[in-house]
Amino acid sequence: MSGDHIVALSGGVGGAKLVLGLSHAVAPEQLTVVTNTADDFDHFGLRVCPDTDTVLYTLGGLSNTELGWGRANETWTFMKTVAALGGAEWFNLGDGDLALHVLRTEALKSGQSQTEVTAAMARSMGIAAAILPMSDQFIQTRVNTPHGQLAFQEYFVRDRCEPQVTGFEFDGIDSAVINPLLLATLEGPVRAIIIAPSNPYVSVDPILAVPGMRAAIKASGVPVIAVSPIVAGTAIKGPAAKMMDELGVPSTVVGVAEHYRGFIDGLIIDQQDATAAADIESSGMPVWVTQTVMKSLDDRIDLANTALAFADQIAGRSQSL
Ligand code: FO1
Repeated sequence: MSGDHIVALSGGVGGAKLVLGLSHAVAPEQLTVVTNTADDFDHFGLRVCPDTDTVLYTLGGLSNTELGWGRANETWTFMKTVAALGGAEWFNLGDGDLALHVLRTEALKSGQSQTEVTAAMARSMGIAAAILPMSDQFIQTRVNTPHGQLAFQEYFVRDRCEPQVTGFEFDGIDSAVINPLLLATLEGPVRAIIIAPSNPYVSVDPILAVPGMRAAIKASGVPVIAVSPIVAGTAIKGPAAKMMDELGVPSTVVGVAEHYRGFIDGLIIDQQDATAAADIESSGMPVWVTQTVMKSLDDRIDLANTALAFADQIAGRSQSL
């Protein structure tokens, strides 16, 4: 059903960049962001939700753009004291960020859902867009390696993505329930579903693995457009290309197209990969070539508008491109 609402699936830094562009391209009330929650974990007894928090901070204008995660103008007294007291130092919680984890953990313990906590945090940050965790149940990505399984943050932060990956598991996924608010949104007038340039394996796949998620998205009949997180054989940020190499998948836009084949209606690739467009199109997947590397806010907004125009074209809602 066509409409004017936009649903974006996001994880990681690249996802949040495009989400910011989308929040400027449409009225915030027209935007629903579905966040990957499988990076979530408990640290110092606190529930930390990196991909949800990166979207909150980004849309709230509070994000630490140097680090790509956490809050801007952060101080680190807590972590300095943790170190002095002999505590774990491998995962850094800034003093401001810590406040969010403390309040979230307290709210969850009092029985609030992740969706309710996230909505309250969004309101406190002046965010009008809907930010929906993919599910309110606790799901955790486990990274399989030749030497055993790692919790996601152990792989990503403690081991700096160095271990060779052989596969992924999403603990808790089988009993996870798709966010009911997302189901309601998908049953309403939606214009486009945008898969942001997030890691296909550890940011997007967990979202799509929530029981019923793929079916609900397909049943919406709404164009699904993905932005490739791979540009010229590398990921702009993060281990996506390394993972593809280790999984024996071409770490190229063709590899990304294969990953999403059968689910997306169009793939946006960067101009640096323009020569691959014909191959992808000949395999039956529409492609749009543009600049996908987002350095400025205008880059973010331009890419967001391009994704929406591509979705409109695929839905037959506009002739000229
Ligand atoms: N990433 C790091 O590389 N080092 C950290 O110490 C770190 C702390 C951290 C704290 C809160 C948070 O929301 C994210 C944090 N991240 C850190 C990033 C996080 O591991 C990633 O953003 C996601 O899990 C992958 O997208």
